[in-house]
Amino acid sequence: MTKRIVVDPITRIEGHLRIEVIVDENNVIKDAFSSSTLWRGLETIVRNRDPRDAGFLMQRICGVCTFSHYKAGIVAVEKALGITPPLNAILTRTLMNIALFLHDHAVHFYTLHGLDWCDITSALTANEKKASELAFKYTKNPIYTGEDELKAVKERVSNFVKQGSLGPFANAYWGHKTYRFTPEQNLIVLSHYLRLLEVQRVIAQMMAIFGAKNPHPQSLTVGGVTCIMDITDPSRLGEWLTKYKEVADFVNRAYWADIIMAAEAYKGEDSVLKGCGLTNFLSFQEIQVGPDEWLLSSGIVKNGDLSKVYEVDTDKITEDATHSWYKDNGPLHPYDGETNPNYTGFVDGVSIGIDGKEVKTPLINENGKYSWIKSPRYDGEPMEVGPLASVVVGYAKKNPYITAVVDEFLAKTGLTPAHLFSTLGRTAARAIECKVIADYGIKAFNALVENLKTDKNTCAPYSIDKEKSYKGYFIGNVPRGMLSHWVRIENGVIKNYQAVVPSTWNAGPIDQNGKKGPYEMSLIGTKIQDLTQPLEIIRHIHSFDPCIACAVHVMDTKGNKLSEYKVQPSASGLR
Ligand code: NFE
Ligand code: MG
Repeated sequence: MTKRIVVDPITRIEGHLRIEVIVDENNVIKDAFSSSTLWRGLETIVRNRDPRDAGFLMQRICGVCTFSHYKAGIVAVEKALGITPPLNAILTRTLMNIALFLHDHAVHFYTLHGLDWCDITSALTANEKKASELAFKYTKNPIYTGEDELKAVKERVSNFVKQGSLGPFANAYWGHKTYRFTPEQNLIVLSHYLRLLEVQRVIAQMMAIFGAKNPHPQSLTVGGVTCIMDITDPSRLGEWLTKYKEVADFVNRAYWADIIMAAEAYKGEDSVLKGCGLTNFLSFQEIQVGPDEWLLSSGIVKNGDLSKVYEVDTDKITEDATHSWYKDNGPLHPYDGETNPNYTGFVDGVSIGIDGKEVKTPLINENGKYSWIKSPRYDGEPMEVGPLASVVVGYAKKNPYITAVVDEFLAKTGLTPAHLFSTLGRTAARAIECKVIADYGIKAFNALVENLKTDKNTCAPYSIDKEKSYKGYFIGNVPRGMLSHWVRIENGVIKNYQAVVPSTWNAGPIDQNGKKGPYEMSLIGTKIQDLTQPLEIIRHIHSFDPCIACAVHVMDTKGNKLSEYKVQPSASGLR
């Protein structure tokens, strides 16, 4: 007999995500459904606006990857108008992008995903001296793991416990059988977790040096950048460099070391090494470090076959809304995409409650529409995007930066390339991408300094002809994967705008052909140890770093009521 488990909301992500799974008599997941339960949006808000404002408005899609949608909105309009920004502008944008990637990846591993790997309560039983010595096993020069530092960390968290509360660490599945770190390993990660909170501030400052503020920087403009006083001021450049080095140091001596340690500790945990289910990967070049050089590569790997990489053809991108709460079903190419809501709600059903007993619960109607997220497809096929895709594509293409770091990871952990197609691989891939940027992002800085010696251009001139129609797009990679923005301009204003976002690719529901996307596929086949504590579900889903604000990003322009629905956070079947 099958049972249904509902996890809603998935916490420690951005936005509102619900996961439902159906397990068999052995608690193995046989089917899975991913649903975004909140709708918002920006694609309609930019219609009839001045195209020069698209980037400023589109960056409000999200409070996390704000720079991504800002740059995408600016570049899509530049492409439409036929503008090539000067190299100084391109490289300055890269310096800001480097800050974004370093921020999102490090924050994801520690603040959002770390507690799926690290059992805080176990850390409190660790021997600090042993832990301090152990840290040298994973890096030659560990950081924040001195015996005294670890003692202070233990004391700090123990004080929470003494007050009868774990504070920010309350309500997790502590003691779960699938946690694999020793108490000492847990203490090392806990120390880095707390230190990351300070490093996060430094990275935000990195963004603000050229972006004026963070989040939602302000210095990109159609044609180039406006921060000319900052990029031509050696002290501002020096400030960026100092912060970059500090963060790169944390990435190498803490994050990277912890990932190597996690791979060693979790090698025997089947639930994290279980295959992805879907092994199609799609990625696009990003982090431009010179006139014609990028750190991340474009391409497609199909069915996990690393021997062949296909080129990306943007005509083959579509969005399907068959099971999404929109009027159309699609699939439509984003130039012709539509954004008209059609909320159909949930159906009555039964799930397993937090006490392990059956309870009446509103359930996803998998035969109808069940998510605010659409289902992007490439040539009709679902694709995983994100750091795992960028690492798989880069490795298959023999990108020298990716290859160097992947080879180091495999050599240090004894894992094989096939192991990358897993939840552990996805989590490691984010660290691999982060290390590539921490180790080689300096190339963009050096190229900018060099170029500024002979070229002070920061913005390309252009004009908009109101009699003409234009269309253009941005395509590139952002921290959670491949992002594209598509704009049509008529009569000098935006006629249609569509964003096809990384978390949409990964979290979307079933398409018209019944094909599932990466979230749903990654869950199928997982055995859940304890139905009342589905840590395995959360770990798989967190490994994608969901951002549901990005994934949905649609709303009415005038604040009109579009549909009405009730959220039932206290229903006993929900977690
Ligand atoms: Ni809201 Fe985003 C990134 C974009 S996620 S965080 O990275 O675009 O899909
Ligand atoms: Mg969209």
